[in-house]
Amino acid sequence: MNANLFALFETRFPADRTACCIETHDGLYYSWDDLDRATAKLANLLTGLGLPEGARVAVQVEKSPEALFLYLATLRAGYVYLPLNTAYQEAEIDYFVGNAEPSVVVCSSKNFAWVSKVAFRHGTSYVFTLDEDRSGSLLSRAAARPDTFETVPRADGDLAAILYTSGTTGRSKGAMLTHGNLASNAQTLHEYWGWRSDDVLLHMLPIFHVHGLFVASHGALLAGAKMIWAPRLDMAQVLKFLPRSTVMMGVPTYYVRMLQESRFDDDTCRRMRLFVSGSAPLLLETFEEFRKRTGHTILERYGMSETVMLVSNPYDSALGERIGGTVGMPLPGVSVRVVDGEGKPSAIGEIGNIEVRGPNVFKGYWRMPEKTREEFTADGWFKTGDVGRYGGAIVSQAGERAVPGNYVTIVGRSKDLIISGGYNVYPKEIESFIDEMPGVAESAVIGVPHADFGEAVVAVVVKKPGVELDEGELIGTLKGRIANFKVPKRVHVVDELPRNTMGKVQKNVLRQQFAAL
Ligand code: MCA
Ligand code: AMP
Repeated sequence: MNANLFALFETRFPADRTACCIETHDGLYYSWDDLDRATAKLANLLTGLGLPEGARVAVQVEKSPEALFLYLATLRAGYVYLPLNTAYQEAEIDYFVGNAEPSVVVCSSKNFAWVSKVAFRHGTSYVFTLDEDRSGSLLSRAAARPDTFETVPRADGDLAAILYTSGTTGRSKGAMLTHGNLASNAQTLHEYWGWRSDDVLLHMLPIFHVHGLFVASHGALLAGAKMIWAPRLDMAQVLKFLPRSTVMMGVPTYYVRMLQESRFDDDTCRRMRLFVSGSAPLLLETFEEFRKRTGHTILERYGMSETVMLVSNPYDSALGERIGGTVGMPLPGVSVRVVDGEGKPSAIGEIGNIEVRGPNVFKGYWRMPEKTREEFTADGWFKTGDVGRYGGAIVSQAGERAVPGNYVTIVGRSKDLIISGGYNVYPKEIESFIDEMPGVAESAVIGVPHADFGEAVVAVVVKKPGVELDEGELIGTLKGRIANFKVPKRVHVVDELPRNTMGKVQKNVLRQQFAAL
């Protein structure tokens, strides 16, 4: 059997290939036949380039159905897909391309000049362009290729994608995900969330991360279900398309913003069967307000780039209820344990480190065997860096309620990570940019509560003697250098950073001090 993930999708295409697979926000319709033929042309193009076995195809383009087809064509041709956030700027792309050494880079035409310079410097053979209006050299080169293609055989353990993540103790690491990782997780979620062929997924997430690219898209593809495809979260489009949808997925900011829209109500959700939230903690008050406003109980789940989805609240009420503040139960086939500092299992209700194992857990970090070893225990469990517990209790305004012992609650992270609007920001990376700026002696970057983004990035900076630092100038300089979501919303200049007796900066003190700002 061909374990190529695309081969699995092919077995699930609906019998009627003329049925709509993707409807775009601006009124285009793509059938399953269109998807089949477009991915075949792109796969033929890639194969015809004579790329080496295991070649990486790095992609930084705006969201479009063609961008999804490029991902699927890369799988189909047996190469390795490497999606990149559209907000990344030159220094960031330079690192990813230098580290992954992709044979092919696909970028927006507006970025071609600098992206191609970076790519060719690192030995990339081909740079194509792809824009959201279906223009660019990629599609024009693929247009004349045959529209049939036999999906390349792949084994479970072969690489399908590399997702760059984490960087708590250094640069970002490429998590290597295999066809088997992605296929097993997609099939598990298909069953667990009750996907149906008549589902309509409102797809508003970016497609360069696990949530939008894998969890959402794979769900619809595996069900042979239709997607309504919008480039980004937009309330006018939520109001327009949600009444025709049955499934939607978002990071918590999506739900916060939907609740801020006064016209969003139970009638908007009249056909909906499932709202999924993940990538960051969903506040209990959002969970409860959403239920009050719409009658729908958001299903919160938990996952990582290294593992795809791990834990989920149930869809089927026979398995239990969806409990706000928790992330639910380990998915079938996934093992999740909570351990103390010595690696001993924590008792129900006790907080500890979350470790996981299963067919969904990645193969390791790209060309970083040392880092890979560090993140796994001797007995083969992956250390998530998240802190949580089984059972215990959830405290809300309504009082305290006991949580069943098989439900997981995430209470924090042992890794120094900020999650802002569902995007990960590694303080160390931002600090190193700030520390290089003239007049800066040192800095500490922290996350503080933010009503819209959940957490907001804030920098606390110590200046060198005799210089003046201007907050606006610092922020302006950073905006020109790093992805905009990483740029601190505020910069506070202080005389010194609080340190413990070991000389380590006490970020918890700073978080308290600047929480209200
Ligand atoms: C945009 N801005 C942000 C963020 N997004 N600032 C902080 N955090 C953010 N997430 C800033 C921009 O820099 C800009 O600032 C201003 O907000 C407006 O930018 P715009 O692009 O218009 O923002 P938006 O369209 O309103 O975007 C907000 C958003 C977006 C819709 C929440 O960030 C988003 O789609 N997030 C989803 C991320 C996601 O898919 N995560 C999944 C990761 P200025 O004006 O100063 O320039 S996968 C994962 O984590 C795991 C595996 C999992 O479990 O799923
Ligand atoms: P990433 O590195 O982008 O894959 O982000 C994974 C991290 O997102 C996890 O390690 C968690 O810290 C966080 N995360 C994902 N889903 C949830 C959730 N439902 N609640 C709390 N944190 C989450």
